[in-house]
Amino acid sequence: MKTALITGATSGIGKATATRFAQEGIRLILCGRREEVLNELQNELGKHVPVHTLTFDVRNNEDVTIAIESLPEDFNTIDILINNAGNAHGLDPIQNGSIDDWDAMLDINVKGLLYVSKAIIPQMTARKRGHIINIGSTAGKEVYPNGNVYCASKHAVDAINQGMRLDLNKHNVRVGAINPGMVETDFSKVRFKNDEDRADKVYQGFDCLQPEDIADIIHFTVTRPYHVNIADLVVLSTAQASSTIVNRND
Ligand code: NDP
Ligand code: 8X3
Repeated sequence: MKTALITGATSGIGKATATRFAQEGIRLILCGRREEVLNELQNELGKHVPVHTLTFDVRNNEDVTIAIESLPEDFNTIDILINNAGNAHGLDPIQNGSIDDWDAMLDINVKGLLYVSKAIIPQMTARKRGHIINIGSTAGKEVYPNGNVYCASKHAVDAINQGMRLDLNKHNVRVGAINPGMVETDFSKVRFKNDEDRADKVYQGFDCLQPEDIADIIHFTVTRPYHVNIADLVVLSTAQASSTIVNRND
């Protein structure tokens, strides 16, 4: 049985991926800051596969390292790392942007991803086996108005994904990115600081991606034969042509 560690497993794409992996018999290490949600998921998904939870903030490198070093023996061989934790904070023109929002996006989406990867990559290179999936975004492929620092954080994920693939190539570790367009999750609630009306409008008037659609693609990606690496994939709903061009029916 393979073991996957998923960051940001308490919500959205991470939670849907955890659920799908449990259904498909992949042992789970679920990570997030919300311990209660992790416990609920452990109870539910633990009916299908062994589940271990780790509560940490990806911004704190020491906590990340200690948490991953604490894994019990039957969970400490990680075959699959899903670097998913992340969010946008704010959607403001650069001149009005909040330093706290900028820090959050760069610290979580970029540095947090690096901290978790740093704690896990050495065991993959030692075994000459492993699969890292970095959750990027269309925001890592193009920049849209007011997206400035979020787009920068996801462009960094795009560069880190390429860099990891180059450096881990001789160690036989698979590295790839999945870059979704708009997916209906808590993402916009976080971006708009719990303004639910504003968040809901983002996903109205078109048939947008659901987190299960991305989980399905992540599951497909990790179940290819080992010589096949899905290196970089952009996934849009049919109604979305780019970050700003969406065929809404309202
Ligand atoms: P959600 O808000 O639903 O989920 C975000 C997850 O990240 C939560 O599980 C949250 O867990 C975790 N997280 C956030 N901050 C931290 C932190 N400091 N430390 C640890 N975990 C953290 O959003 P999505 O599922 O949509 O987002 C998942 C990924 O997908 C992100 O990287 C996002 O950028 C990306 N993405 C999303 C798109 C969308 O339209 N929804 C499109 C393209 C990419 P907790 O709060 O428990 O810590
Ligand atoms: C999330 C998609 O378009 O809100 O990365 O930036 S978008």
